[in-house]
Amino acid sequence: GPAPESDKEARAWIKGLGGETKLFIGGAWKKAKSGESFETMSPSNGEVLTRLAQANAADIDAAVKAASKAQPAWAALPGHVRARYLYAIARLVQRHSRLFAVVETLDNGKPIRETRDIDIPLVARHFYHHAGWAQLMDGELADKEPLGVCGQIIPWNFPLLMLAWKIAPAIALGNTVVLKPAEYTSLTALLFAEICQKAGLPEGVVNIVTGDGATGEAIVNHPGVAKIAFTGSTEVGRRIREATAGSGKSLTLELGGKSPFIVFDDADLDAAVEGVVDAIWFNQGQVCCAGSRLLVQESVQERFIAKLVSRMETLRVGDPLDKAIDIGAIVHPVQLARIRELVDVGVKEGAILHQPKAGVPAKGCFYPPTLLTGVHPAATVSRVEIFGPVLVATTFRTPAEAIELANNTEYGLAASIWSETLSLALDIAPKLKCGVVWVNGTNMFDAGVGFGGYKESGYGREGGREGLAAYCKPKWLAKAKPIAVL
Ligand code: TXE
Repeated sequence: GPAPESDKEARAWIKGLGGETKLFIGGAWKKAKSGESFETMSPSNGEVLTRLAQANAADIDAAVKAASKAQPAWAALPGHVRARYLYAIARLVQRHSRLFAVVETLDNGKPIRETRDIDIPLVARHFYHHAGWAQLMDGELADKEPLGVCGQIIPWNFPLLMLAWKIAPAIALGNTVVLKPAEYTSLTALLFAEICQKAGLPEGVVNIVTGDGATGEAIVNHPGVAKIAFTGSTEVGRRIREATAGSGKSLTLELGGKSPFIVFDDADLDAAVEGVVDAIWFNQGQVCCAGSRLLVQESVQERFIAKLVSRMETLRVGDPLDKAIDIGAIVHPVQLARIRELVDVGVKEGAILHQPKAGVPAKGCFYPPTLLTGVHPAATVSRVEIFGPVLVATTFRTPAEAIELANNTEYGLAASIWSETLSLALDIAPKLKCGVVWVNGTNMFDAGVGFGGYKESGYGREGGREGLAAYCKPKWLAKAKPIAVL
């Protein structure tokens, strides 16, 4: 196969960080006030990449102050001038896309094929798209006012892409941001800060602070923050909802999922098998909208499961820098342990376990593509988000039963319907309680479309016109008229 992607440039960049990273505040690199730091490692081999600065409440205060100071002038710029900065950022991301992709793969463990062909191109696309909206602030959107300083807290599954989803719409509309990447995967956010400097972005518009949950809490509780945007676990999302209640802060939450992948008996079964591969084995299944519950019509279930099991044998698990690899490493040993534990629970509760014979590398955080069949809809693994490469399968007889099973979850992020009968798919789609329904497809994203969930999957949308609404307030500007004109 092809040679593994070279990590020379990425390693040189990481080395240049000097063994311990700094915080990007007010356009400059600052040491964490506490002097504390923690290790970040490569999950594919356990190697420590560097130490990350642990920001505390005092650092957050400095970052919020820098963002507040920058915000009025940033918002006062004509929209087309702000757009130029977003275009410059997009172009610089593209110019350094190889470096971004390799750093992301080293830090997160996801396959280079994905970082190179999906994550990083989508990041550039997000900035290009929102540059367009920034320009509309001069006319079409002149009645929109930015919120102020936005606190943004992101997870580790799409580190740079989640940063783009948060930062691009915020700054396009004239907000400034304090963003905290996840503690497992902060490196591309620091590289992004360098890109902001290269783009000449005014200081304080983007501030990047590394740290753990306590750092996140300091952002959430800071009185100078007008809005919190969070993507992560439902549990932390709930805590943030409680912490911000009554504070006057705007809040958007993008939380967990347990999305159904529904296969009808008239579906193109081979295409649906490839759909499953994408739905649950893309990014090791660490995807909030992963199609993690397979609902397959009883009449085709035996054929479909047989096809799927044989396709699983061909998936390659291993070194994520290897271009021929389909499944890389799980982000962290803690997540790996959680996946193992939940699969054990599934088997104990009566599920049948299917895993390829080849196994996985002994060293590193690897977990094989996994299918659990014969799973009762009330079983733990049918209800809980596993957030790993584990698909849970159940059967249904009628479309009505498929809808009932699909909606039988506390979540509501996405759903995928597979059928050659379009009228059937279009009849079912509106009955599914979730934010996106894909027909004969899965995991399709676009910067121009609002993405988000129902129920415990959160609220607010990211992307497109709905995504913008979360970063501005409309204002009706009414001018007094002489009474005679009325
Ligand atoms: O998430 P956390 P974890 C789900 C998935 C996974 C589970 C646990 O099921 O197995 O969550 O992952 C910051 N105040 N998802 O523990 O803790 C934290 O530092 C403010 C689904 O890693 O929610 C990080 O930056 N912030 C999800 C971010 O929150 C806090 C993606 C997410 O971490 C905080 C990730 C606090 N009290 C996990 N505590 C998705 N929807 O895609 C932590 N953080």
